[in-house]
Amino acid sequence: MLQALLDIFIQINTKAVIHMKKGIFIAFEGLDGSGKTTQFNAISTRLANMNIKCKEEKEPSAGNPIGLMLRDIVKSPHGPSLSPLSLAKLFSVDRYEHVINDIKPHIDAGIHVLVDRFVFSSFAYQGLTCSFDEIYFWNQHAIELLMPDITVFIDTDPEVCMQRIVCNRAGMELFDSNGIVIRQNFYSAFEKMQDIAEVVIVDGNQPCDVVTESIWNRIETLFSL
Ligand code: ATM
Repeated sequence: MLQALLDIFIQINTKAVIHMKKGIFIAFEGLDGSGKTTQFNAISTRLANMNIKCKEEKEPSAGNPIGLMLRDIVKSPHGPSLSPLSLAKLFSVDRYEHVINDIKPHIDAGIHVLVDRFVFSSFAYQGLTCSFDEIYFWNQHAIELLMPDITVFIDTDPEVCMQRIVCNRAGMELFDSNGIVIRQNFYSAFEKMQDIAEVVIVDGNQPCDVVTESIWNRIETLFSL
């Protein structure tokens, strides 16, 4: 009788634990041309090959009109422009919508999410024209809702990034020519957010496979059962 009760107790608790287990949230950051998206895809494929299902996301996001508008703006450096302040606020609004409507519901439902760019991109890129305090203020609602378990920063020499952009892309994006300062901004933001963000920095100048392996070595424990 006691054993039967014990079994029922264990079953209920096991179900509760499984039910409560949240998904893992990983963000990928880096300069344009750093290999960030290539590594994002490589890690996503590796997880899929291990039957670990992940939702792939990107910012600016595709799920609301502001994200779609931002995608157009960053692709057209010579198109109609917005003031830096409006642009920075729009990135934070897109992020809040993205987190509350898309990322967090998946994480809460136990589904892992990989995102190509997140809040550190705002510090790095909008940090060219706005103060970190302003950027933090506009992003704090999204930050308070959810921060990644790990942010992976692909640290590739800005000169190498620029060479890759020139060779591989039809045109420049809005911030492509500011690589050195953007990289410095990433590092300053990692320092500012060190109490609330776990950042893994990987040398992106190495061969592609080596970079993927370095990332995998740093994140695989998150997925061990
Ligand atoms: P991808 O190249 O990773 O698609 O990023 C698009 C651009 O959006 C990139 N710009 N350039 N050049 C960085 C920019 N961006 C911001 O400026 N702030 C942000 O918060 C995010 C998410 C992206």
